[in-house]
Amino acid sequence: MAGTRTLSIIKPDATRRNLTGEINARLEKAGFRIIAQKRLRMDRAMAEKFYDVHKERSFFNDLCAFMSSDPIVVQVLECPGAVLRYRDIMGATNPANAQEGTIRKDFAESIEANSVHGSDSDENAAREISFFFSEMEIVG
Ligand code: DGI
Repeated sequence: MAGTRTLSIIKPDATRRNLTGEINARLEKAGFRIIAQKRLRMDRAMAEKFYDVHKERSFFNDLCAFMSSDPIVVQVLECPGAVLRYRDIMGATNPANAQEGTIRKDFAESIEANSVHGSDSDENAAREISFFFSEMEIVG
C-alpha cells in the first residue's frame, strides 16, 4: 500500500520568498509523494471557511488576512502514516519551539507566518483534501 494522505499548504510567507521548490525537495526526500498540487490565492471568505474551527480564537482575523495575502500552494502528500510524519518534519507551530531540521525551524518567520500547514488528524486530512481537490485531481 502506498500509504495514507495529508493536506499540505505552502503558505504566503514561503511562496513570497520563492521557497516552494526547496520545501518540495524536503518533502520528497522525507519519503512523501506529491500526488496533487496547485497554486492559488484564497480570498478572505475562502480562508475563513478553511479555518472555521479557529473562528473563536483571538488570532482568527489576522490568520485569515495572512492566508489570503498572497498565493499558496496546496498539496496532497502520500506516505505511510502521512499525517504524523508531516507533523514531525513540519515542526511546532511557533518556530521558536520547533526542533532543529524541521521546515518551520528553518523557514518560518513567526508563529503566524510559519511557512506550512499540515492536517492534524486523518479525519481532518480527508476534510481538508476535499476542500481543495476533487478525486480526479489526485493522481497516486
Ligand atoms: O496545526 P498548526 O498549524 O501547527 O497550529 P494550529 O492549528 O494551532 O493553528 C493554525 C494556524 O494558526 C497556525 O499555523 C498559525 C496560526 N496561529 C496559531 N496560534 C497562533 C497563531 N497565529 C497567531 N498570530 N497567534 C497565535 O497564537
